[in-house]
Amino acid sequence: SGRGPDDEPDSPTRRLRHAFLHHLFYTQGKFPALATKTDYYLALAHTVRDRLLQRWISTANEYTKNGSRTVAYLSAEFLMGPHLGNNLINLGLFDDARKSMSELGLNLDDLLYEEEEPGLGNGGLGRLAACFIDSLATLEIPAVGYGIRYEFGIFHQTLVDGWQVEKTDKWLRYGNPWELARPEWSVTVKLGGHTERMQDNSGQLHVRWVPNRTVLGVPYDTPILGYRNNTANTLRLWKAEAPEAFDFAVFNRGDYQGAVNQKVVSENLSKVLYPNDEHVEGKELRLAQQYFFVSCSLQDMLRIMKTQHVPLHEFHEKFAVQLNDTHPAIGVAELMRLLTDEHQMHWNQAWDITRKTFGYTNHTLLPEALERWPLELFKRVLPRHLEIIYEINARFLDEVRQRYFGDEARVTRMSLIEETGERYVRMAHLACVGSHAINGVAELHSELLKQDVLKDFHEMWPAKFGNKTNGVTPRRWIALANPRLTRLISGAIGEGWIKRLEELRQLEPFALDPNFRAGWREIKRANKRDLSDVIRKRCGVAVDPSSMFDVQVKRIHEYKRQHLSALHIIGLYHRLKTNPNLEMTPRTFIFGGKAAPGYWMAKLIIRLITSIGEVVNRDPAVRDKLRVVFLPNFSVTNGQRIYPAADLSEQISTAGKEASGTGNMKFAMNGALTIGTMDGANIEIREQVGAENFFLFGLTAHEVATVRGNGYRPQDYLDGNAELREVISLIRHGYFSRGDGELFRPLVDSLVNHDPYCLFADYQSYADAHERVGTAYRDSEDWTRMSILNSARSGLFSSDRTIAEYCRDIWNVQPVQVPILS
Ligand code: 26V
Repeated sequence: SGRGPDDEPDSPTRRLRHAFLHHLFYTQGKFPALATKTDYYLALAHTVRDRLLQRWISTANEYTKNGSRTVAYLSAEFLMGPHLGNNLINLGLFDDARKSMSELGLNLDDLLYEEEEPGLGNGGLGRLAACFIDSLATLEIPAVGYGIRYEFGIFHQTLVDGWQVEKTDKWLRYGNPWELARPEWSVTVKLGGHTERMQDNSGQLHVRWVPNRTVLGVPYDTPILGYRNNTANTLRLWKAEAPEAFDFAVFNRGDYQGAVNQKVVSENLSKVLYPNDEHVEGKELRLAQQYFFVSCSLQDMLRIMKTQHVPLHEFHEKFAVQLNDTHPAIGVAELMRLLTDEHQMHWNQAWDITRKTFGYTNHTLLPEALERWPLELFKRVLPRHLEIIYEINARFLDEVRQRYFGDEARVTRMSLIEETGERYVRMAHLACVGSHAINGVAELHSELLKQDVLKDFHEMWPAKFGNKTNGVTPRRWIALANPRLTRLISGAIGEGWIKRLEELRQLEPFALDPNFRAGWREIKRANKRDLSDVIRKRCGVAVDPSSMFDVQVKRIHEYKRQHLSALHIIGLYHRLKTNPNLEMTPRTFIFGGKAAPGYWMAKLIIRLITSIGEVVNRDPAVRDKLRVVFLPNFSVTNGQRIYPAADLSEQISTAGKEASGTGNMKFAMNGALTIGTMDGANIEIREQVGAENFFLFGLTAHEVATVRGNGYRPQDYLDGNAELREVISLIRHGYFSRGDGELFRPLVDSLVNHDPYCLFADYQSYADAHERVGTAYRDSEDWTRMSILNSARSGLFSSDRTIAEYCRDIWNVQPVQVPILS
């Protein structure tokens, strides 16, 4: 190895280099001439892992010694993104690592890019869980994230002829250096079968659940570092395996196929992440997945209590368990089962403990996303839990009847069982009844929960309800994703903002400093150049970094209205074609996002966008003013390049539909201005950054409800809007589908006849707001000033603030400092 410039024997750079070469040889079994990029990445990953193990062990030791009260964050999804860069940042080793790699002739960015991200989530909900465990570690809160170790995460999206095509996400292909299997803490989970009752000698009734199969849950732990502290919390994900004993019995009978089948069936439980979001399918495997990870996690908590000699009746004092949406809501029934059936606790005491243990966060108002399980299916998978839910329901409805004398309609509405037509178990109701705290994820969302979806529950228990506006971690979304901006900001106001994001306020005066503005602008330009390179490689389209980068990245969904932007782009195109001399701010429209594989309309929206791109990008009459690209496979990794390069953030959901949004926050922090509706956290972002620095348009949630309540007729808006008519006519006549008038017919028909998300009602307002954007962008000094203010005033949207509120209002947990390493 070449001797670097600062070669004191003990410099961090030099130690990193040696450790790296050690791992290349002893872990990867390679010498440089044979090593691949993956080998280099893995050697560096192991080098970093060695450096965090000490913290991990000290943290576990400290928590065990103190018997600390612990947050258990239960989530079916954790969309972590790559670990290496984040760990280097949190350890304070990023610059040293860059240096030591470059001394070996390697580029750190290339190595970082080799990591296959664990895409164990769909979108907002899973990414929120990841930001939360980052903040918990940074705030030094004892916490465990519990979830599923999916063998295949969210699919990899490719585009073929402009259509989305899904590829399996084989993220474990080259091994995962960040996890440690803990087979010694495996647990057994029962499924299916029936229940039996019997009396013991004293006449006490006991229930026995006789399952028809069991599965082994094996925990895999990943350390989660706090920022520049000694805390390393744990993300504990469960892998499903076949219980050996069972396998062996079948095998001994000579039934090889049967033995293999058992293994396959068991392992299916953690095989693949369901790629839907905001839409539930009543699939047996999905219910089994949820129960599997929840049962494993609660059993794990009981094991921890036992090793720390905490008595069972103190469960709620040892653990605060948060339900990330209703996916883990079966935990309410499972904790009751564990306490009563398996530990003989009396019902009333168990119920008291259960309610004090759980908190429930709701993440969506869309009716199609509210989980309900057909009763027959539920009984097949979880016969004992159905009985427990019946018992919870009977006692709960007694309370409702007593409180609301004679109001049987209310009893029907609130029941845990839906009985109109086919019967279902309502998971949101189970979560509400079994929790002491219920929250939404932005102010408007929490209000709408109280007024609408959970109205009856709010009337009965107003004090249980609260709001916890979402946030995102500035470590990943600024410090790691935008190193140039990080250097500029820290140069101006120091580094405190990375832990206390409100300190970004100190940037406000710099918004008036021409020098600082020039620096800010140059950074945005450099980030846009980087993204342009990516776009050229992935899409084969050359885009101009001096044009305005107008970005919409998020899951593809009708309520998010990517197609509203598509209609508007066609409107702009039409204007340019009919008036070639039209002055227009050059724009590059960048889209990204995955559609659920079974969501046909969402896939058609992708096809519409790629079709517009094909036409617009090759038309010499407009190509200097308009470019349209769809970047395939939007992910955490790609997001890290996209947010820092955006000028304009599109947050254009129908008001009242987006619970919060979190991409909106990542954009604002990185200095993008928002064009958006009064929806989710947009409202709070606008309040923070100032109405004059935000491009507002569209109906309010209240107006949407009124318009729809009065029998909304999209055709009326079409009749009243000449440009919109031209836009629809172009699509209808196949202008973007080589004359094929059929391709987009389902999309157009849906809009013209139903328009469930009010695109037509908001079209003109949206187009007008874009006019204001175009004008504002031409004044680049003033735009830069607004950009700086957006960033300076985004401090509220750190997930550190969100987590501090959960700790204070819901979990009642305190920080535990992990002592300096010995
Ligand atoms: C539902 C289902 C149904 C079964 C299959 C898997 C699956 C996965 C997710 C969901 C619901 C997801 C709800 C969700 O992601 N909500 C988003 O949560 C974000 C964090 O609070 C919030 O910012 C977004 O506005 C909200 O859409």
